[in-house]
Amino acid sequence: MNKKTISIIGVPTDYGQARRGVDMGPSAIRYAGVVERLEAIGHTVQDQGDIRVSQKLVKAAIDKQLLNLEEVIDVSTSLANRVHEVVAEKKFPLVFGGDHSIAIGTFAGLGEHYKNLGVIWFDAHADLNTPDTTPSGNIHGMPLAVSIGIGDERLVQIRKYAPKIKSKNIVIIGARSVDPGERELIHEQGIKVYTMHEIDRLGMTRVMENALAYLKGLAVDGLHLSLDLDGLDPLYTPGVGTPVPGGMTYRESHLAMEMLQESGMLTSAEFVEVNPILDEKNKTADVAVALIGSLFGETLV
Ligand code: EXY
Ligand code: MN
Ligand code: MN
Ligand code: MN
Repeated sequence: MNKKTISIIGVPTDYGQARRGVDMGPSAIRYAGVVERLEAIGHTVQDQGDIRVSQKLVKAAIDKQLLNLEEVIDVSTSLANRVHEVVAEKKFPLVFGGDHSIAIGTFAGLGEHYKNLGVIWFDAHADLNTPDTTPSGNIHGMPLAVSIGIGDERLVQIRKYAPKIKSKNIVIIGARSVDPGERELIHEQGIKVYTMHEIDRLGMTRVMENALAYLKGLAVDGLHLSLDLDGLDPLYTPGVGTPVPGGMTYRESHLAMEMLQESGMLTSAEFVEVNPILDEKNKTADVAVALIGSLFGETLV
């Protein structure tokens, strides 16, 4: 297992959705011992601290289809610049949310470094809404659409280029709550999706084998994992803002991490939507850290 230099970036933001608390996700994950865990495996870890996020007590709804747009643009831009630098320094960016809107910034920071970046989107949701299709106006339901260049131009053009990733380079795993507009986009764009139905029928081994073979077939020059803790069943990760029953089990998600690690393809990762306020003690952050351990080779014997 090759030792990596991992650069941790915290993004304490809750502007992509309405529930308070997810801005404390990075602290909860650190508190769950992520640095010690990675160092125990033999990796070098540099915790860069958190992106500065402006505090706004009352979230004024200026545009109901794009709530807290200005704040999300600010956070995404700062994060994009930081991720861009980490990759330029040949380190592994490991980003902790904060809600899933942070992926807008992560992809903006990654995109200029790769010609053909692959994406595994581990989530109960597709996060492919646009301002026209969103049922909530929450930008954490839009990051994947924004990153393929579809949505509000002020988000699509972070770091002044678009798209960040190609639709056909995306594999969504664990989806079980997909809106009508997102379904349309999935079919229009030919985005690969393994819903919970496929996971039930094929099993996680086959799903991951197929997903990795598909991405290898595209000759991706990097692979990003965007892991939303609500992709697991709420029995294991109750501390998330949009829980959906019938998700992946603790072992299914560990197997997925271990197979990703074995593939040797992973070049960046983010773990999002940990909300300690909604959690049972720090259970969801603990699961996130355990998954990170598997992702970085802890369970190899
Ligand atoms: N699809 C719904 C919406 O767009 O509002 C719910 C999105 C939940 C997003 C979480 C981060 O995965
Ligand atoms: Mn540069
Ligand atoms: Mn998500
Ligand atoms: Mn989700």
